[in-house]
Amino acid sequence: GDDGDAGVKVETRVKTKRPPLYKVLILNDDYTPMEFVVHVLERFFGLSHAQAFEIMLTVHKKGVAVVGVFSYEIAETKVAQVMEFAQRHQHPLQCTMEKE
Ligand code: TYC
Repeated sequence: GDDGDAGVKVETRVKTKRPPLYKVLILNDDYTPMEFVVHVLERFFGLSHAQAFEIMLTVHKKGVAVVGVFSYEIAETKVAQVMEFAQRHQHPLQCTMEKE
């Protein structure tokens, strides 16, 4: 432009890109006991009993809720832990992740 730079690049942006974050979601179903979901949220997401109960009820009423936001690797681990724990107890509870 007409700013005396004669078309020469005068600025270089050095980009420090944050890694993408992933939401971990818990899905409702008709069979998993409410207390089991509360236990899962306490055990794997470090939530207090009150917070866990609140999120469980949100999922029960609305179908889905975000239970936390993590790096890809941590989100992947949480999902695997929840899915394995639910399967081991023969509950159909579903846990997934999606890019924020
Ligand atoms: N809907 C289940 C019931 O009535 C409870 C439930 C809540 C299941 C949250 C899954 O992610 C869930 N027993």
